[in-house]
Amino acid sequence: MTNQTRRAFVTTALSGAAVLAMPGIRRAEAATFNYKFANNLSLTHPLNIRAKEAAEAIAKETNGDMKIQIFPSSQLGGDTETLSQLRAGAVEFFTLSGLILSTLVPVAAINGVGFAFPDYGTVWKTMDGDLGAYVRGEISKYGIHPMEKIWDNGFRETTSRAKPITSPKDLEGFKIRVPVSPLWTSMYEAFGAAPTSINFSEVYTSLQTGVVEGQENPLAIIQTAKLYEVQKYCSMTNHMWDGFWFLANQKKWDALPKDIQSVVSKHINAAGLKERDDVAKLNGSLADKLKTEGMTLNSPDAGPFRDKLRSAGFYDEWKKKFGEKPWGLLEQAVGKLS
Ligand code: X2X
Repeated sequence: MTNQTRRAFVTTALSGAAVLAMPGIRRAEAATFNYKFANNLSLTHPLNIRAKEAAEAIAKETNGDMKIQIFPSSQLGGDTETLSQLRAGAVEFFTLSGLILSTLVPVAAINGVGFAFPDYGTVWKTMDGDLGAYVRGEISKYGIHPMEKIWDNGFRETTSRAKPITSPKDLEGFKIRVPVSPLWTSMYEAFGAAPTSINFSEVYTSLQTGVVEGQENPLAIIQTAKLYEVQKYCSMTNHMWDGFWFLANQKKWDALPKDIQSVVSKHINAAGLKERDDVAKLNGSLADKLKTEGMTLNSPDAGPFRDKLRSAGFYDEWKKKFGEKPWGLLEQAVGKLS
């Protein structure tokens, strides 16, 4: 059945009493798809709020043929495990930080280069532009279909239990949790810190039990994951920008009829743009909220942190690792880094 006749058939079947008279016919003719979407964030984070709206809009516009069920808070496993499930097709959709995705697609970490982006304007120009397109092209080579728009995680800040981070010196020997990603580990090693790779699903407990002294995440996550309950200081280091690629298992994506694919792409990408606005707005109000929740905030000068990375050879090392082409696209957008 072509897409057009399928749609016509569905409309007719739904609008007529034929549905009652011939139960099951519509199902036999037009397949329904029940896909899972996994992510590591709480239901209160804008990513889940906007994804839920998109799933509802998609179900409505496909007359229920495309159903997306959301599994928030790493319910199906931590990020490393969920990435394996996405590759196997056990999970159809997954939002993942490019830096963690880099354990499979190395160049996907490139937006996380320390202090690369000065502001959101530059982030969106770059990630919706040539560098983003290059990264999506690379992701596609691994049996994963990335949606066009990357969703916002945010500029990352540093939280700690015993003392605030005011300069690179405070990071020396600091036991900090980092997501599972070589770029993250390398950056904190360059600072002389003691990074430990831990999936987000275990971050709250690791901070609570003192396995690590601190962690780094955008304000929206510090708030929605209630990390303020187990951390005292929040240093506005803005040391990297991180986003979530909205990924689909390629085979499961290809199994969708073209008209359903375009409905899904349309609503997911539009939801991503709304989520970007939500996170930007939240960032404006969360500093005060976190203070009322007991955190002490400070805003250190970024210069000395950046100098430290430069003198430790961090930029030269990652320029070599990523290669001339993507590094050139990054520098074209943000200016010279090394
Ligand atoms: O694991 C994290 O810290 C998080 C939630 O920010 C990411 O997904 C990278």
